[in-house]
Amino acid sequence: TRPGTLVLLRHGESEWNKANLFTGWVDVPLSEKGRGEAARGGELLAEHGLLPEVAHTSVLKRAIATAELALAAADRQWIPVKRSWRLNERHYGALQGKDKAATLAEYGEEQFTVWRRSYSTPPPPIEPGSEYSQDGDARYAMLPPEVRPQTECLADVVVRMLPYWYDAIVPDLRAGLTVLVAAHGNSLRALVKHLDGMGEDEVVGLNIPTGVPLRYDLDDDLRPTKPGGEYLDPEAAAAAIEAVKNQGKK
Ligand code: DG2
Repeated sequence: TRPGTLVLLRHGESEWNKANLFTGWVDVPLSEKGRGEAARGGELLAEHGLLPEVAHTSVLKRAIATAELALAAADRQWIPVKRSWRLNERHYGALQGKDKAATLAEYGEEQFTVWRRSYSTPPPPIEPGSEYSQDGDARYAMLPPEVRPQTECLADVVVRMLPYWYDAIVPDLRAGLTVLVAAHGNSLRALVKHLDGMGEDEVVGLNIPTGVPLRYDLDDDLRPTKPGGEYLDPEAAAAAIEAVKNQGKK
């Protein structure tokens, strides 16, 4: 069997994307606009005849709801869905719950960009027991403390995401299935970096738009036949990428 097709989908706008707050592992819902983006993503899948046969999401409701809304719009609600904390957004440490514009104003553009996009510099760790920490959250109760992040840089996300890629997603692709991965800005940056073999400097400039499916066709070695894949709506993707880049600057 030829490998199946991989479709990546960042969740639609969340309430905290809308409010311009650093989110990370805080479990915020989609905004109304975000629910519309998710459904539009599903319509695009149907229009392109790209019907998922299995889906993978994080354990955060903005990705879970995006998968549900997109699959409903494509009339594929019946397919199996698997969830893992390994597809969660990057843990944003002490920045979780902070306003992006206020953070930019307080720390300056250089530090702000290092925190958002550098490959190997994590934000300061979150204070245990503070308002936006995930201490005591039942969904992470099975994780030993040493793998439960208090902050993460993108390099950390690559390390914790890849076991799920190899153990759960790759077998579905090897089985020839069309696989939907509904996840987050930075967990998808980590996956795209891996797929496209991007360097650490290159990935700094990579931004993933909300709600536009990104299609990857893969060769027998699971390498993309077209580097960067193909957005199903390139114009919407380009506009949404600009919006992500400029977050904080308004
Ligand atoms: C955003 C990404 O995550 O923010 O955690 O604030 O994709 O779940 O909305 P998402 C967050 P940036 O790294 O783009 O600032």
